[in-house]
Amino acid sequence: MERTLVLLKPDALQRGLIGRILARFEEKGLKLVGLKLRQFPRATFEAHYAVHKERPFYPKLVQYMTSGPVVALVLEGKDAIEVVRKLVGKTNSRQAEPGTIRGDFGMSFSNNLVHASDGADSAKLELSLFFPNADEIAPWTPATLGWLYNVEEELR
Ligand code: FUP
Repeated sequence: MERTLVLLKPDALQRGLIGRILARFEEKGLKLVGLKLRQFPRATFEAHYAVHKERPFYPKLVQYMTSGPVVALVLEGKDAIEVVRKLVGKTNSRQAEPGTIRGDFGMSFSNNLVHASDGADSAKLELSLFFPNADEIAPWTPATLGWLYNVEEELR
């Protein structure tokens, strides 16, 4: 099983979409093991978006992400990183496919509702930034696990 970090951005909160976006992940079968609503410090986003530091959009991006509270999620599942990226859709919401979160709920490139880790290394780093303490993660066993996955093929 793999874990990934998802951020529901200030536009998702302001637009009242937190419940509907969270439902997409739950319905898919991803397991929620971490959840917090918080206005994170600037330093957290500077570290989170460090790869974009030299890009022209970086200052506005950090300013935007610190403009209000963000919901941070830890989702777990088989190939969770790739599965979540596909559910989220392309970065520019206007180009994101219908059926994806950005494709269904958004019209903007920068205000694109959701962040999701894009690989194993970034997931590890981002999880440590937004959920630094082990007790912020709540492992549990879904009663439906044996129906969600093929026990023989996928859970052994
Ligand atoms: P994504 O992985 O889809 O979240 O997108 P990126 O990591 O490439 O970019 C991070 C965020 O910066 C995006 F969510 C939106 C914003 N961005 C811009 O505002 N302008 C750009 O040209 C590129 C990205």
